[in-house]
Parts: sequence; C-alpha cells; structure tokens
Amino acid sequence: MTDATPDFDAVVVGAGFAGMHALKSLRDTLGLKVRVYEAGDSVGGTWYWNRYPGARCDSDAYIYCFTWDKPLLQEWEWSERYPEQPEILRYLEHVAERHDLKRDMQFNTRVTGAEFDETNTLWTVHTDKGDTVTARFLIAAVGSLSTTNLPRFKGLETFKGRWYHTSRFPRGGVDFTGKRVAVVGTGATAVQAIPEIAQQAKQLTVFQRTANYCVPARNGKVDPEVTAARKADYAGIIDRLRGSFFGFEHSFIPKSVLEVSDEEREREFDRMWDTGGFAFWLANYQDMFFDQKANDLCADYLKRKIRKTVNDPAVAEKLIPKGYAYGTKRQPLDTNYFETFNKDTVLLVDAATDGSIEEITEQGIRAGGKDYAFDIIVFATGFDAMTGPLKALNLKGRGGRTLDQQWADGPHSYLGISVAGFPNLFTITGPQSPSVLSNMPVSIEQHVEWITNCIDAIRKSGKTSIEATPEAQEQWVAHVNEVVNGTLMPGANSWYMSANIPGKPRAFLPYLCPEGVGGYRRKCDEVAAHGYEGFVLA
Ligand code: NA7
Repeated sequence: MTDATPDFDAVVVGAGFAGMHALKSLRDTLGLKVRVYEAGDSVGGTWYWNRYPGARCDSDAYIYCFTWDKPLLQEWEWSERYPEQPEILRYLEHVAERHDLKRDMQFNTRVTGAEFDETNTLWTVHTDKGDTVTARFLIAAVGSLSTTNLPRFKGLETFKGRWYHTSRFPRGGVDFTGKRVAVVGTGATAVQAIPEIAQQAKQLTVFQRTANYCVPARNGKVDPEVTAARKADYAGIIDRLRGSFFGFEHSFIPKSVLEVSDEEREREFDRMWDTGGFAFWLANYQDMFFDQKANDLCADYLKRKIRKTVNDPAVAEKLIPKGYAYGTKRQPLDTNYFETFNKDTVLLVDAATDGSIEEITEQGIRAGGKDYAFDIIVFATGFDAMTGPLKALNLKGRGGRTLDQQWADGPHSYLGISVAGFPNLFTITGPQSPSVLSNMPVSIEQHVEWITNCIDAIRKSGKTSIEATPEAQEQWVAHVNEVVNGTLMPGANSWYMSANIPGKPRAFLPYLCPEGVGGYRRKCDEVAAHGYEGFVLA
C-alpha cells in the first residue's frame, strides 16, 4: 500500500456504451476523478466505427439503450425497430451532451500501453499522443468486436481499385453506383451490407467461406401504442431484462422440440419466423443448443426457407449452411439477404464449390483459379473478437507479465471482469462473461454497476487494490469451458470459438451461463456480498 497520489482515480479506455456509462457512474455516483481515452474523434465505439451501408443494431431499440437515464427512456423516440448506425450514434452523442461526459474524455488518443506499478499500486498509462498518466483503477471499455480482422490476402497491396473493411468505412460513405464490387465474408455485417450495396453496384460478387443461417429482422416502424405501452412499463422491462437469459425479452420454449407434433413445431417455427429478430435463435425449443437431432429440426426449417426464397436451386444449395449446428455461429438478421441473390447483377462465389480466395490481384480477386475484376473490394471479415482489443492495450501486470503470456492458450479471467496478476484492472464485458451472447447494453450496465460498487467498497474499506486469485480464476475458466462443452457450440468454427483468426488458440470466448444473464448477475452479486470471494483486497 502507498500514499502516492495518482493523476486519476480511474482511467477508462474507450468511449462507447461501456466507457460512457463507466465515466458517468464513477464520476457522478462515486465522485471519482476519471479520464476517458478514445481513439475516435467522438463517442460511440462500435457505432462510431461501423458505418458500412445497412449497419444497424440487431436488438430492438427500446432495449438497446441506457436504462439508467430514466427520463431519457421516456423522451427518446426511435424511428424504427432496429435503428441504423447514424441514429444510434445520434443517441449516444445526445447522452454525452446531456451528461456532460466529453469534458472528461480525450479523443483521437489511443492507449498504447499500461503497466502496473506494484510499489505504488497504480497503473501507468501511455497514449499515442505522448500522455503518461497514473490511475488507481484501469477500466477496459474497449468493446468485444473492435479489433479489425483483415486477413492477410496475398497481393492486397497490388490492387488498383479501392478497398475497405466494414468497420473502418469512410465518413460520408462510399458511392458504389456503376461499380463492380466484391464483398468478402457473409457474417452478420455482410448480411446487412450486401442487400444495400447490391442496390447501387453495377455488379456485386459475394465471396462466401461459410454459409449462414439468416432470419428476417422484420424491421419497420413500431406501432405507437406498443411504444407507449413499453414506456409505461419500463421498470418492468428493465427488471425482466436483468433476470433474463440473454438480456432480451425472450425465453426458451420449456419443451423438447423432439416431443411436440409436426403441426405444433411448424406453428411455433412460423410464429418465431414471423416475429423476426432473435426469437428463432434465443426463444426456440430449450434443447436446440444441446441436442443435435433437436437442432437439425430447427436448421431444416431455415434451410427450407432458403430453398423457397432463392430462385436458382444451385445458388440456394450454396447458401445452405453445412457442417455446423444452427445457432452456434452468431445469428445474422437480414432484410432481403437471400432475395438479393435473385438479382442478375449479384454473383455468389462459394469457397466449397467454386474455390476459395487465392490472392488479390491488380484487377480484383483470384479464387478457384478464376479471375474476377473489381473497382471496389469490401472486406466484411469481422474482428479479432474479445481478447484482441484487450491484448492491443499492451498491458503489463505483476512482474511485467503481458496478457499475451497470460492468455497463450486462450483467455483466463475471473468472472470475465478481472484477470489474476492484473490488480485493479476491470474488463467491461470481457472474455468469459456473457457479453456477446447477450444484449450488450444489459451486460455493460451490469458490469459497470458491479465495478462501481466494488471500487466504492474498496475505498470505504481503506484498501487500494483488488485482484482475482489464480485459484478462483482457474475455477471460473474450468466452469466456462465445462458449460459450453455441454452444448453444440464448440463444434462450429465461429469467432465465439476463436476460429476465425489463423493461429488464435481455439477457446470459447464468452460465457454461456446456465441460468442466463440473470444467473450470472446473481453470481457476481454473491461474490461481492461474500466480501469479494475469489479476490484479494489489499
Ligand atoms: P464475422 O461474423 O466474423 O464474419 C466474417 C465473415 O468473413 C465470415 O463470413 C467469415 O467466414 C469471413 N472471413 C473471415 N476471414 C476470411 C478469409 N480469410 N477468407 C474468406 N472469408 C473470410 O464478422 P461480422 O463483422 O460479420 O460480424 C461480427 C459481429 O459484429 C457480429 O456477430 C455482431 O455481433 C456484430 P467464416 O464464417 O469465418 O468461415
């Protein structure tokens, strides 16, 4: 313990949903001196960076917002069920303005490293703008999907046209009119972008490595009466979200899909399909994630929909997912995705049947021995999920140990919020917390509230540090893996399993709590109530 006075009580890295709420909570609830560093030139995080055509949230807007600003829940009017990126960014800018958050934020500044000073129990934080500051607590609010994955395609530097990654689109957009465009990837991002780009491009070619099960978003205006009823019941909604399985107003059907009649099953599937959004994924029969036969029935329904929607049976076959269970990769929500492949101007190049991408050439892309010419290539190739953004901080914990060393075989965290050997570091929606398997704002708020209470408790007890014990951490890691190994999820080459990045150790990144985000919240609260069980306070 030390008397050294840090420059800040807390440094927060990132000014998205998580960093904004962390600042608000630590500064305005606890009265701490906080500095937020943000690489972008304003707030927004995910919604600042992801400006590709069609970018919108996949959670209903009424639950994709901060719940701690109660008046704003009543005042804010969303224009549609799943607002587009500019509208969400407007909302976050409004929150920043309304709560005077920007005065404690330093933009255009990337944290390049931080080391824990064991003598003074402080973090020393460095930025690319030359700042070196000290802080008692370091809060990583860096987002789960913020480190871009741009595969190292041979020859990219020779391409004579323009190319973009979806998460680094230029402000003001890209004009695809009259252009020959390639989209590489068919994940949730590409599924949103492809129908939009196809409306502009002269010719769009989609390079698919793995076909995806898509379900219609069913975006549109929300009935004003529904909105009014929701506003009247926000307290109830918040309560339900916090106790829910995935942070949505969805619950599994408490039956086996194998037990119901064909008619009942089809009726329920139709209902979920018509509801749109994540119902089919997160409110399906309870054995869907566990039993291959149950899963096959759900998958079969979606495959039939693809065959019905896509006119050319050969193209439909390519678009039908193979080799992994439904729901074990992130469910993309679509608006006219499969319909887009009926356009004469849209071509699908499927790695399995047409050959995979060999290289980028001066003129375009060579795949399966064939050359395709393009003016623009859009890489919708995703992210180095969850561990990527944390590793990029170049943190050095006790004894100068890095996260790269600590996580050589995949993430090791306690509760997904802390890492042994890295005292006073908190990771909002970090690896091995529900995070990306939940409605993010719900999980962000839970972590921020927990961290706020934790820091408050530490300060009140006259201590200066908190650190997960290696034993508690390894028990947590074992628990996270044990739970997921009881599901079908490990069978997919998903980014959840770290399988999208060559060389990334195969490990499940989030946490699938058997009792949902509600159960995870209870677990975290119990840890706190038992005097921060599994942590050492010093
Ligand atoms: P995803 O879901 O990781 O999708 C990336 C896509 O790019 C996916 O289809 C990948 O195929 C494909 N990909 C990745 N690397 C390559 C290479 N080397 N060659 C060909 N194709 C490749 O990222 P998104 O941005 O769509 O979505 C990320 C999350 O953001 C989303 O889940 C939401 O939570 C928000 P693969 O399936 O790996 O075979």
